[in-house]
Amino acid sequence: KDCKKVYFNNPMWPGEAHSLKVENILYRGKSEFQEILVFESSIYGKVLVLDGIIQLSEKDECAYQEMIAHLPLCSISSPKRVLVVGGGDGGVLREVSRHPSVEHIDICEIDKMVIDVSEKFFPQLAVGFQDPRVHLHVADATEFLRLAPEGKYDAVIVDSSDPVGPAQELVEKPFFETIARALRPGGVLCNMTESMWLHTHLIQDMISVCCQIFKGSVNYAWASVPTYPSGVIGFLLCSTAGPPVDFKNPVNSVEKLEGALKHKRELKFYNSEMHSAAFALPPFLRREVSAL
Ligand code: AAT
Repeated sequence: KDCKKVYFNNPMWPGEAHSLKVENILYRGKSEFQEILVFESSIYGKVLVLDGIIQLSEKDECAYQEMIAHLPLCSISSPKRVLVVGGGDGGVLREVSRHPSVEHIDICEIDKMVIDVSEKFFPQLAVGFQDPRVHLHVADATEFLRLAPEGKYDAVIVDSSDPVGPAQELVEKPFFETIARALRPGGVLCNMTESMWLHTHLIQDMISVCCQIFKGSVNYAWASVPTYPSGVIGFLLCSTAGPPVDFKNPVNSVEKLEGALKHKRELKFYNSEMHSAAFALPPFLRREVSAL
């Protein structure tokens, strides 16, 4: 009975649960912000869980981190200044640092303990922090963006947890307004935007807020990530007024990107075809997000 209460009462996914077999609990801790758990699963490798919600697994993290980083960065030529919001595991930094044009990467993660746990248990993600272009800010991103200089960034990537707990404000209008202010004209935002099967209302709300704020373009893309609820995750891609951005046709080809990366790990999920395909929407979603 208690099990049912815990598993089926998550406000983000009421009435459903996804199970992974736990081979071994590797870490259990509580930070100032959330409960942190790392376990070894039988099929998906090590898994990071915050407040009972899966953040990543070793097997499928490539799909999420590669798409959330390369969808925006391959859509503009020569991105130089990038902000990552959340992403304390380091996986998005690892992907951003594949781009040779990037000169400066700020990351604003609220919870230092996530960074420490990732360094210990997920070195293949935490490696992202070792790039000398990375500048770490341990802070609440809402506060960080309020103070960010106007027009500083070419791209902002919001790799945040779901909007329960510390990430609540990260889906609200004032937060998007501060992002738009921090972007240069024609700068781009890529925001984790939940599941089209489960959160169409949240997606609709975020799209309508972003259409008011981002005067360039607003697009929705998605990818398959088996360990996220319903097995898919969405990305909202927006640009500010300025040089137009055609998100569906990447300007930086992956071939060029990989050429600069021969010593790093190969891309597993992202390429130019996956990029364009990610913007294809099924009719039910297209109807519901008619703004697109
Ligand atoms: N890279 C995939 C993992 C994540 S982690 C999301 C991170 O956002 C967490 O480390 C969390 O501490 C951080 N975070 C939450 N709120 C804030 C905030 N207000 N300011 C800065 N960082 C924050 C994403 C998983 C996506 C899961 C989809 N279901």
